[in-house]
Amino acid sequence: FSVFIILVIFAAFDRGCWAINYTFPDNFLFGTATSSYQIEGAWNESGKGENTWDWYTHNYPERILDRTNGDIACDSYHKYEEDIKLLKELGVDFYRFSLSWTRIFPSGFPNNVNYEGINYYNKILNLLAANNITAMVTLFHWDLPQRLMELGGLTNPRFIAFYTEYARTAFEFFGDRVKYWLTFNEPFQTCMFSYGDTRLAPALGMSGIADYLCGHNLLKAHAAAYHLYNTTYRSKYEGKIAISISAEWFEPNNTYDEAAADRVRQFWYGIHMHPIFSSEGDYPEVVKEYIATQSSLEGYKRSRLPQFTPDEINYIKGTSDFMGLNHYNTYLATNASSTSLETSYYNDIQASYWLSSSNMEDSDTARIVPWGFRKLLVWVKNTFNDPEIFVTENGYYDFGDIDDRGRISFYGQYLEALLEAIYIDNVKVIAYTAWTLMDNFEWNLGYEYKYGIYYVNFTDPDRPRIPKSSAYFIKNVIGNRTVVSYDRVV
Ligand code: PSG
Repeated sequence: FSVFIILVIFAAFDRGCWAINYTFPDNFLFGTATSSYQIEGAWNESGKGENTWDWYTHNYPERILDRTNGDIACDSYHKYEEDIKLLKELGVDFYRFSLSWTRIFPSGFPNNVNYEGINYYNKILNLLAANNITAMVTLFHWDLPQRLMELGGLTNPRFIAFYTEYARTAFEFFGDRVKYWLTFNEPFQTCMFSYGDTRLAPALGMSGIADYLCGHNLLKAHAAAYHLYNTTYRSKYEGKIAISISAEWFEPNNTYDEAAADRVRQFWYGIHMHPIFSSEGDYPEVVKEYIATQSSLEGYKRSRLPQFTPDEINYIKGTSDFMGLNHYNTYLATNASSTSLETSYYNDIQASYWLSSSNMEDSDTARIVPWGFRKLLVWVKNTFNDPEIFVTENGYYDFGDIDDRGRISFYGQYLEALLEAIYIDNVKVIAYTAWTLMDNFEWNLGYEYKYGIYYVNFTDPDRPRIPKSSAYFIKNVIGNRTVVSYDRVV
């Protein structure tokens, strides 16, 4: 009988049925993240050049939900000292932020370095170091130099060379103080939403064509920056370099939809993960196959998906020291065959997907799905040889409560799911980043959608920052190294 009891206890434990208070591993890291265009402001100060977001928001204000822009944003260009105080207050191990390319090269081209831009990032890096906060720097978080956009942006193969020179400059000036580099933020959003879709600047809307060209050059540029760091800077600075890939979870809507759900995963992130993290490299087979089928050309050779040469496949394979993962939502997916001849990424997938309660897009039950996060982590582990995973973004929007109980509920549940992935599923998650430190310019959604754990008053010219309840919650999680108790309001 006692053996039976023990078995039941073990079974319950193994299934995570008990509210076991796991603690985070000793070397587990906590941080928060921002990006340059979303927080800096000072859009034309101190020699900074124009980027796609300056151009887009100034020329097409109606494309932004509240017709705003990042001209001033959180004014972090002038308030970085205060930002770093907030980080210190939270007790984070690291801070993820991005460099504005046109602050460093105003035209984007690697001729004149703008030393005022270099100086700004030097001040931030020095102050982070003085406060014992590790720097994690994203090289590219969407604010592409406008001059490069006029040449086709990421669809132009010359982008790879321009990007590599920009990366070299960043490694040269900042490499001594940067422990983690991220080459690109979210290839999917970068390419599908800016070049395929019309959701993000410059909203080209050439789905099924420009998005694939963009992804192709992005992967090559990423690999070039990795190899450059690896051969020239790694031994000197002992940093790490990786990429941040946005990965939502796609759950089959019906048992027979498993193949469709997996197809969506492969088109969203397999398309960028597989060339880097699989042992064989190259795009996933199913992506190659489906794009060729929908191309109405003859077979894969003439697919709209560009092909890598065998040398390029090897050049890209293995070029990330860990997997940076951004995660927000869980969607349901179903098979949806389309015979339309329109070239479109969405046609190529032959599936459709929606937030888990399709008729309540903004409902929290649709948006808070911690088991989807856990399933994603397990899928990544099993699909890509058990990589080290650095969660580089995870977060929740609301419309501005200082007592943000919904956000606390979100973080509490997602961090518990993460602990289960570590202890029950043995996924190697090494770090967690809360998006975002403070409310900021949320791209096409303007300032109304707020992801911050600090509130920013955008009507006050001083842009004061005020901690929300979730800031205290995150501080307690970090301080206690466990998910401290919270009200599960959703
Ligand atoms: C990525 C994925 C989703 C929403 C937004 C992003 N999703 O599937 O629901 S973009 C990402 C980005 C950062 C944004 C943040 C919040 O890297 O700059 O501010 O997430 O949208």
